[in-house]
Amino acid sequence: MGSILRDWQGFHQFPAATQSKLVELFAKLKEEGVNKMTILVMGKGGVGKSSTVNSLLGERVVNVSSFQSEGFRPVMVSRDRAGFTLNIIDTPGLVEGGYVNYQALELIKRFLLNKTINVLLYVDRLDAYRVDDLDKQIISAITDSFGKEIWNKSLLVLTHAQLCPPDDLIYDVFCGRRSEAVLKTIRMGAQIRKRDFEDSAIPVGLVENSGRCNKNENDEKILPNGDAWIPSLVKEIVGVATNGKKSLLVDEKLVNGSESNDRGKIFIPLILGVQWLLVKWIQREIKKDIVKGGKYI
Ligand SMILES: Nc1nc2c(ncn2[C@@H]2O[C@H](COP(=O)(O)OP(=O)(O)O)[C@@H](O)[C@H]2O)c(=O)[nH]1
Ligand SMILES: [Mg+2]
Repeated sequence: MGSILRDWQGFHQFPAATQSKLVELFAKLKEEGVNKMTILVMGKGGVGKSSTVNSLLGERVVNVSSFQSEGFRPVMVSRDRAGFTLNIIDTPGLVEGGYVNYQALELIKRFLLNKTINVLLYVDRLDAYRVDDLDKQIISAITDSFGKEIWNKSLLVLTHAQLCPPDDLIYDVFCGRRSEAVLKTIRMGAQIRKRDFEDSAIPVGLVENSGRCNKNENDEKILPNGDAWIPSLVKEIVGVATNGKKSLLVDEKLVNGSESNDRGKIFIPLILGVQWLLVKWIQREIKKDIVKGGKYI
């Protein structure tokens, strides 16, 4: 399941204005001694994960499907530009038949063994109006698999961002409300205290993958608020990569035993002890009964 490191051809497909902004951002990373960045992309199926990977690379590297379910395995795409390596890992959706797909999560974890994740893109849609319990369960499952710390290195990505908000809401207000709702679900699903969550706020990136996305005079794809979203998203990604929090190394310990399992193990001697006392007490009571019973025969 290796990946081929290739020259980043798609980079030259971006408009000149985008290219120069990206060059600046990668120079910032290099200044900080970072010459390799690995981005993990996760979320439900059909939200636009694979499309976002393609948009970020400017190449059609992973399959996008409108109606079918996606592939079952994660895919890592590596691109090299002027000595800087960008790895992006696309993954299958985390929901199957209305439930969290723990098997997919397990596969992703195994695929990531010995890799260091610098940024997690948690992808959902901007043009959805509800979050439900399933969303919370997905966040819980990610947290159980990788630990709470993964949220320190994450960015919420909302796709389908070229939309006309309902009920006279202005675009930025709508985006703010939708972001708030998903972020609250992340906080609750990951069981992060409100204050801790606010201290290390998860940034939000808006994405419009459609070929019909509007463009500015520099030929850059823009959102309804005029923002050229590809350089903005890369800026947010670089911000997370350099936020001073530890990147996530997926080692054997993480893959073979989730932290919650380890936590449970300390109660095993206690449970065995209580069981032993209970058995002793029952035996004593039975003996007493036998003695009593004998007296009345
Ligand atoms: N209009 C619009 N369609 C999108 C966007 N992102 C993805 N899609 C479409 O949504 C469908 C599922 O996308 P895909 O990238 O395969 O989602 P994944 O299952 O999360 O990898 C495809 O038909 C895409 O063309 C977006 O930002 N805007
Ligand atoms: Mg996909």
